[in-house]
Amino acid sequence: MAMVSMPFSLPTLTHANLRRVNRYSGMAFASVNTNSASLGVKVTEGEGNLPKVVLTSAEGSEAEIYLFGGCITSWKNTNGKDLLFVRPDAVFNNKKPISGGIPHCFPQFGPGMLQQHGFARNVDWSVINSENVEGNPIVTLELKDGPYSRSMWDYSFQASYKVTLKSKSISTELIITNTDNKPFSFNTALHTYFRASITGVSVGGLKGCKTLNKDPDPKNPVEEKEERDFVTFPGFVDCIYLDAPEELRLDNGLGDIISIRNTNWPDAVLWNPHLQMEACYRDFVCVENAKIGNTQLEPRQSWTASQHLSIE
Ligand code: TA6
Repeated sequence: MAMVSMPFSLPTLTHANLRRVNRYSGMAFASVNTNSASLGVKVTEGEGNLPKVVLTSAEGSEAEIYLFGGCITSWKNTNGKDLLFVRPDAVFNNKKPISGGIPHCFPQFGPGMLQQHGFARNVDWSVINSENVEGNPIVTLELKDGPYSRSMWDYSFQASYKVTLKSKSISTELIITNTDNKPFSFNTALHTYFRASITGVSVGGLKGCKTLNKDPDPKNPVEEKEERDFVTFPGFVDCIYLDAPEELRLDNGLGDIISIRNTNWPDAVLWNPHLQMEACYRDFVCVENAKIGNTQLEPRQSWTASQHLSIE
């Protein structure tokens, strides 16, 4: 699609925010908002004055994606019911990662050499493309290395994240490319927070998987095997499932069955903090597509993984 280079002219964005908008943009937002080819894709101002992309499908489903962290914070079905969850303690201050929705964990999952879950959830992504295919809005975000990422992870990379909204589904495709002249390795996850009722929620499809259970000691996960057809959340849960299947089924306990399909996300993680987050643990579970083992990329090599969430 045509990329128009012009001063940003979003009426909904404040002057104070325009500098930030310039910083965010790989593509003129005015072009996203006015181009009929990207019907259903709009950049506007979200919480904390942060820019967010709003996707609206022809049939009325809706999604919101903050450029800070490339984080999908909302996915509403055609009746306006949000299937994702943002924690009440989430902040939108362009400093701390947004705690909720679908944060990226990259280039590290969990604790390690870098900050917890890596830096991708803690930096500005930019819009590089937007389109509409048969009433379904699509936006592609990009993250590249910069001084901040280089200061802790000294590699040149490109991450592209394509989000497609349909009436009953939202899909993401993440492509990590090594643009450096030396190899690097990473691990990654989509740390998806689903809205749920903790007493009714269950996850099917994990029976038989090898697990690394971080309860009770996160530093020494216990190797076990999942024996249950449907995993429930009666207390604290923090567990990695290795070689998980391509489809999990989440009954959110609120009347929705959500299929979580993936290509090339080999592992899964379930998390609920229970009493560690007294104020909100009853209202969500995290079901995460993950790549726990290190992925090594040679120069110019890419790694691609897709996630497809759909309402049954
Ligand atoms: O994915 C589960 C997990 O790694 C847990 O161990 C817990 O720490 C959680 O993520 C939340 O992480 P965050 O840094 O977003 O609070």
